[in-house]
Amino acid sequence: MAVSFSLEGKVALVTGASYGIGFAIASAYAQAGATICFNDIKQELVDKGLAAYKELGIEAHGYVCDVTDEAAVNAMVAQIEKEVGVIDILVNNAGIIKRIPMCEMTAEQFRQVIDVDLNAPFIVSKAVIPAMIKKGAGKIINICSMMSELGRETVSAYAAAKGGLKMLTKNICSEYGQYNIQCNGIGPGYIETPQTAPLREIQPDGSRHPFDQFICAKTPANRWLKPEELTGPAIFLASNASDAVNGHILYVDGGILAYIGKQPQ
Ligand code: NAP
Ligand code: GCO
Repeated sequence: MAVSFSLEGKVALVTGASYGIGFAIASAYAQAGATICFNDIKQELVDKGLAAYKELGIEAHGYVCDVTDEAAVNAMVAQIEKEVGVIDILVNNAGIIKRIPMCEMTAEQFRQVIDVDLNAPFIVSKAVIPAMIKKGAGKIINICSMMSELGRETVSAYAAAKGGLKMLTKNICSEYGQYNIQCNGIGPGYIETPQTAPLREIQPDGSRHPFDQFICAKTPANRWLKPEELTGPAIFLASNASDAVNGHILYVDGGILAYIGKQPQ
């Protein structure tokens, strides 16, 4: 059997992919041959996304859909299956973060993060799995985080959700591996996107944000990563080349998880 990284003839749904990591992954999938479907919460974002894909020569299919709304997700998946075809590859990418010290965070704020970052991957996966079973194959890729393994001040809800997403990944693998469905995660390190922009803001005195300096010091690569650097691993996990890889979290972090930190000079 020849190893293939091609996604020719595949239909991919990448959630929350108008920009950022989702956009980079979906664009790379299109270049590898896949037909791209994506969603976002607002029409304005979907339109922006469609225009951005078009600029790259990609005819993507865009849908307005809140991934936390089960009825809306089921309707979107049914529409994609009818208009485009069975979803071969799902990337659960849509996510939010709230950086609030735990004791100052309301239960409602905690729930909002869990809802988008953990409940939604459950809802969207559940919507696509039945057709994958019928087809006899499927790939689900959950976008996890450093916070699937590590904690830090102010991100309790996000860490709880991304830790949970790591285990949901292993459970989908356990439950549906028998149907030739592979469910894996990608755990990005610190990536330059709007989500992390507040951590990289130049300070009023012109200096770099202390968190920016902290992250570079924590990363053996000594820099932030770009969304495009996640695309090779994302193609691998969506392609037949990874058919025997299941329930795995592939950390793409420039070495953060391997590193104890800079020794004192
Ligand atoms: P981003 O720039 O904030 O993009 C996330 C996208 O998801 C946005 O388009 C957002 O729309 C959309 N979204 C949020 N809630 C949604 C909902 N309920 N329904 C549909 N779409 C929704 O984030 P990113 O940095 O590209 O991150 C993408 C994923 O990677 C997230 O799961 C994030 O946790 C994860 N991640 C990011 C990093 C990093 O360093 N950037 C590292 C590790 C993991 P709005 O603009 O309307 O909110
Ligand atoms: C934070 C960051 C992180 C990253 C990412 C790390 O505030 O610490 O936003 O959580 O976005 O998920 O992998």
